[in-house]
Amino acid sequence: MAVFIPTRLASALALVGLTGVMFGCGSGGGGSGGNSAASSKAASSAAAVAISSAAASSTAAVAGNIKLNQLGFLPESAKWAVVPAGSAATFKVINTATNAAVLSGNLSAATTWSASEESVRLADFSSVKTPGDYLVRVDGVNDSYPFTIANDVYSALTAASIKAFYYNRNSAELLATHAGIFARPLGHPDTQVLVHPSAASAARPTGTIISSPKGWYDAGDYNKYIVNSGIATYSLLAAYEHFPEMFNNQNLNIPESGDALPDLLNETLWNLEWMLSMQDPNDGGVYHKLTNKNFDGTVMPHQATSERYVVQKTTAAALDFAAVMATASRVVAQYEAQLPGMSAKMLAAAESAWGWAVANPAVTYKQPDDVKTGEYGDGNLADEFAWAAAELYITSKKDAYYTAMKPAETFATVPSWGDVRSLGWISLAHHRDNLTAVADKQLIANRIDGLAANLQTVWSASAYRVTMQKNDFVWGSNSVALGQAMMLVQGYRLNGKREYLDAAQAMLDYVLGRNATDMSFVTGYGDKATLHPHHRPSEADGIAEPIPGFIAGGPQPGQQDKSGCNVPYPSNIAAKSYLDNWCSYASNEIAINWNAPLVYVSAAIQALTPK
Ligand code: G3I
Ligand code: 9MR
Repeated sequence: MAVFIPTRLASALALVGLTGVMFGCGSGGGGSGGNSAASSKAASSAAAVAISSAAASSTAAVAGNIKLNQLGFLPESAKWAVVPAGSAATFKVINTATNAAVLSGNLSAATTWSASEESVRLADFSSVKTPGDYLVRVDGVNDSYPFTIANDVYSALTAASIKAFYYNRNSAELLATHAGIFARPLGHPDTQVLVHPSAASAARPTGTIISSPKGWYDAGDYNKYIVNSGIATYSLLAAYEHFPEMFNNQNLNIPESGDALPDLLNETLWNLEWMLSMQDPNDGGVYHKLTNKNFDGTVMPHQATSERYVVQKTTAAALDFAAVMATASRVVAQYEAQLPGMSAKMLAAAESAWGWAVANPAVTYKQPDDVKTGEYGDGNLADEFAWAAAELYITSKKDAYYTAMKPAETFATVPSWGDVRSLGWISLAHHRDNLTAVADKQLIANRIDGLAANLQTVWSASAYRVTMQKNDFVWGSNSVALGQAMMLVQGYRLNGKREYLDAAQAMLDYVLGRNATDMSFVTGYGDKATLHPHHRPSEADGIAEPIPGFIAGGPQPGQQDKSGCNVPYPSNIAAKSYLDNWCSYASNEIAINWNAPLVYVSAAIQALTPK
């Protein structure tokens, strides 16, 4: 395992020849990498270190750093930095090329963010709009990381966060031409999967062999779970449905690049094809997961050769499957020539899974005694019913599905794998001009706007100017942050209220560095970014740097992994309880349902911010 060297220091060392090429993205080109961005960042980082030591000499030092989005901003983005509270009441924005101040401003009054127990002030430098490289300077504090203002500042991030799914492909050899230094042999063909006793039926008794290849590894482990695939795959499809112009000409340098489909859809189909194979054609039911009995060791995919099983059909799996297939059916309909029959096949699969769920409305997942992998268990199925009904309604235009959604009692909440009700509202809002008369358009708008307004209220009162609050720091907290951003984006798409866009931007800032750990949680993006995710290929491949484009789960105070870690968490405080170490699956794992909203939000901010 590589020794931890903060990226900023490593970049400076690399410039003077003290380290190897540890931090280049090396992802094989095709828009996913950011090699040139990485080297220009390295240069500006070194400049920042030099500027910083000069600046810090005059005033008494204040503990803590200036926190901001380490990647940067679009010219018209709202731009904020969080400054540790000290005696200074003003800030400057410095152009790193000229060392000239382009803005001097007042810091806000100091307030405390309860999630991090820090007293901070805010610097608003939204008025700096000219493309270039900058940093924020405050007397008595180290200079901020340098950041960029550019028209395409999130393009590489969007591409890398999609390419991460390619790097997590099950049943695929990753060739050097696509994967660069992260090339690896094929793992998990999954063509000989056993039906576990929990999943046995008359037509497919225990031990029946089925073929269920492809799909993505769920996370840092090598198993595949339908429930989690549900929200992840939907979020990618929604990104395409809402912002096709961001993806139609995007080349991710994946094996399908250059065919007639956008690469985002090519990548998403890899998982959709797997999901289709998880449905039992005899009854429409859907297996909850395809898994080993135990988690694998720290090995590469091709070295993980334990027997694989499909485990228990559940209502949640059937409904999440139905929702995703109904969504995919309408998205691929425009590619009938390339994917003949696919759209109809997906809608039929969705309807038969729905039928199974209606006949089996309360089959919750119960982990068999001999299976130890992830559960994604959920006792409340009302949200899964609502989501599947909404997507089936939009695609089939059958009014009975709208009624089945129970709109009057389905509220909007921040989405997560276990609470998918708002995914239906997102789709209804997007398609609001093409719904049948049964749909209550005012209710759809109220649901979206009501949640966005609540989030905006939290944002404007927040010491960090973010929507995260102390109780949002659960396992996968970064996906809570991005889920909040997704809902704010829906509010903005609906009514153009600028504060909603600014609050969504704040949450992209949050995961890229404006958080209490002062880190970017996206591998390969940011001067001080996650280096040691709980991701088996990143750990087992013998390459110092992690595979780029993955977002870590993020801080949360549970620390369920600490008995297996030989280093302590740096803090027990909710927003700071994050350990950048392979051992930390509770704060530093990666997962498809955390990367997908990163794709969505990065693309949405780029697409929606006024030019
Ligand atoms: O919802 C409750 C909330 O009400 C409560 O206040 C809070 C207090 O801790 O807990 C919340 O529940 C948490 C739940 O996630 C939802 O956020 C549980 O504590 C927490 O243990 C649970 O963690 C899940 C974790 O598996 C352990 O089961 C994560 O959501 C889930 O993303 C994660 O998924 C794993 C898969 O099982 C296996 N593959 C990797 C993947 C990512 O780590
Ligand atoms: O690697 C596993 C990760 O994907 C899961 O999220 C996590 C919680 O279920 O478990 C991880 O596996 C650990 C196991 O639970 C306990 N022994 C150590 C494993 C990680 O090396």
